[in-house]
Amino acid sequence: MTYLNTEFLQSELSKPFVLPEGAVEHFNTYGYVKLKDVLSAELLSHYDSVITDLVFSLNKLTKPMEERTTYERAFLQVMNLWRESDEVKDFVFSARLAKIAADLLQVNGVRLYHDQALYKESSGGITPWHADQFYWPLSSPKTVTVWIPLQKTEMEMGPLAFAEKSHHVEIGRDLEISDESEAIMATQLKQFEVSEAPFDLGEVSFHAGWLFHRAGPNSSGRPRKVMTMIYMDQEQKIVQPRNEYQHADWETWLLSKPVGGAADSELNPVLFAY
Ligand SMILES: O=C(O)CCC(=O)C(=O)O
Repeated sequence: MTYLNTEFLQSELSKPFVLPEGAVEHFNTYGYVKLKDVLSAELLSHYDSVITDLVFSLNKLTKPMEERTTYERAFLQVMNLWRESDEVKDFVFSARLAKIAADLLQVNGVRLYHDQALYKESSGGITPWHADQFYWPLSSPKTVTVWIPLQKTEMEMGPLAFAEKSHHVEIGRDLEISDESEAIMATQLKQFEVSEAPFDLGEVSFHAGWLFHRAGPNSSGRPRKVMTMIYMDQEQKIVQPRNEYQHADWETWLLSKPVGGAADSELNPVLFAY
């Protein structure tokens, strides 16, 4: 592992990032934005080691690829790593990243919904088309996910792809991530341009909760290692769960806080506020 001192890491993770001109407008119009040089190669190499060790020690999905469902083939998914390691907590609580989220959502502050590592293994399958907010019992669309590849991500690794402007249209909002969502949305999303491109090292994307996105399979022979954080407007309210997944999310990530009240459990700290 590259040794970097805590001061170096914390300084980079807290330093404000200057959004390029037009980034907020791009996010509003297209539902996502890709930003280069947000994190340094040194910092990513360090957290690659720390997060990867944690993912493999906590991962419970060990059955062979051919016995898995489409969802299980898409990635190893390990959530709320910040609670397992103080080092990862520094990363997840990065004010640099949380401020970008607040600025893109044009809100006064953001809370954490949860983090998750998404490791598309070598020979891992597609991530079907879906919109994340299907899973969340939250009152407003003011949510955003940062997708942080821990390595340069070429097309053959399955970089995240976005159906541009699909967050403006209420289609497919009752679909869980599945073969069905992939098949239905592949047809319904024909009216939208799809942005699918590699990610440089240090480049990250932010996508809105209702934006449809997917990823191709990983045929690179190496794992596609990604860390993500989901942010929400600090003013988000909890709504009555509308499906079984939202019910589970309400219990797990919002600690069953009252419906109609603030999404402010101890798992949802404010990560940046003006
Ligand atoms: O990493 C992937 O393949 C999918 C990521 C995703 O769906 C998300 O971060 O919302």
